[in-house]
Amino acid sequence: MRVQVAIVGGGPSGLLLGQLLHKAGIDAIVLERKTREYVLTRIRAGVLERGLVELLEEAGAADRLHAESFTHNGVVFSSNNDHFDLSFDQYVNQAMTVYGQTELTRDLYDARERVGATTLFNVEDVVLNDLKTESPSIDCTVDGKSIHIDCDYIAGCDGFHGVCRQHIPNNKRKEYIKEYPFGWLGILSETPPVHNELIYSNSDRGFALCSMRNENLSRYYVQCDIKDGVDNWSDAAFWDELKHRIPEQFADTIETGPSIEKSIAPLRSFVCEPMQWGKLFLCGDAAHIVPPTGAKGLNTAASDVRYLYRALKQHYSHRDSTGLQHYSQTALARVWKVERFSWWMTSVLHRFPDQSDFDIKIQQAEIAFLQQNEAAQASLAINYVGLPY
Ligand code: RFL
Ligand code: PHB
Repeated sequence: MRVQVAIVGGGPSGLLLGQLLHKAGIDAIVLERKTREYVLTRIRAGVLERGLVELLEEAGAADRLHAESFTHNGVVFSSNNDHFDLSFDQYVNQAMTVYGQTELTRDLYDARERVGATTLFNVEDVVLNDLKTESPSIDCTVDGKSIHIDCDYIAGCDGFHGVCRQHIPNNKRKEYIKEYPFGWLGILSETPPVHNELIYSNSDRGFALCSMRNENLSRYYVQCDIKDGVDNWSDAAFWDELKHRIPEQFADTIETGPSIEKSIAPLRSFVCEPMQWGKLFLCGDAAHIVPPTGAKGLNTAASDVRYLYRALKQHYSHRDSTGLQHYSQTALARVWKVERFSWWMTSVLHRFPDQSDFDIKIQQAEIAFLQQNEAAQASLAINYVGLPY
């Protein structure tokens, strides 16, 4: 088999890249380790930057998003019982879109099916060959059968636990990692959201977040011990803890109900440098992870996809490889700014095990400064809605 671009990973990065390339007349295949059904059970992101929405439009996969999503113009910050609204309107001419990653992924699978683009599932034992030559290739097995794919370029969109990154030699690859000593316990419940905007809450008992997917589907998170397990948390215990961590006004009005999904996610910051090696280009979680405070993971994956898609288009349409040559540098320049923002949001809003009284006072001062200072609010708004590409 021969394609121009072989994409490893059928999560949002790989699917979006594949669909954009297909639209541009560039022949690409997506190789996914799991089944479509499995990928669609992963409950993850829900808050999209405008740049990602525009890419979905360009990919021809935004119709349902436009019909069903919600627009958000601000967030609520709370520190113990005190809270304030931070409205983006005042500072940036850009809103956020609330639409689940699961739905977005489904739309991309459907869009690929409609145009007859190839996605292979149950792909295992992926090995990348000859990355530093003009004729790279992939060997893998699909449903147990060996397959060889010749290509011009390989996009490594296979997430944090993927294999593509490991093909950059150890002495050429530097990985920056920060593990946080806590996780997020999240639930999805078929109840109306407690508020029309997201609530990010710093409390003595730990961080909490109130988010949503639609008018009858809410997503809530509480910071938990990294070693904790979902079996230790009944729904009643979750709701009780959440109510203790958000301002009374919301705790008194929140509608509770059975959880339809419950999971614990670890929090880490991670960057792999470089993001390119020969004919291999890494995109999304394969190259970087942010803690979810600030909702930047999927959005940053989308900015990589945009840079790579534009660079490939420039190469195939105009025989100009400048974008490809600068891909790693360009993508990393944005990635590190997003890493900084996500780290800052995480540092200001969580309880850390070794935190002193002094550290807690500093957190409270950060939040009070944000409440009172327009420059601080503008900085947050600019980062939250998404840095320019
Ligand atoms: P994914 O989604 O991990 O997809 C990678 C795909 O590659 C497949 N794969 C392989 N395929 C073939 N061969 C191999 N050897 C393979 N190894 C792996 C995997 O099966 C998978 O299908 O990476 P991608 O596409 O880069 O997308 C990244 C996003 O999923 C991630 O950044 C976000 O979910 C992060 N995130 C959020 N991002 C936001 O922008 N806004 C949010 O509100 C937000 N909330 C979140 C989040 C992540 C969370 N968790 C669970 C970590 C909330 C949470 C709780
Ligand atoms: C979500 O809705 O899942 C969500 C929202 C905001 C975040 C993280 C996750 O910062």
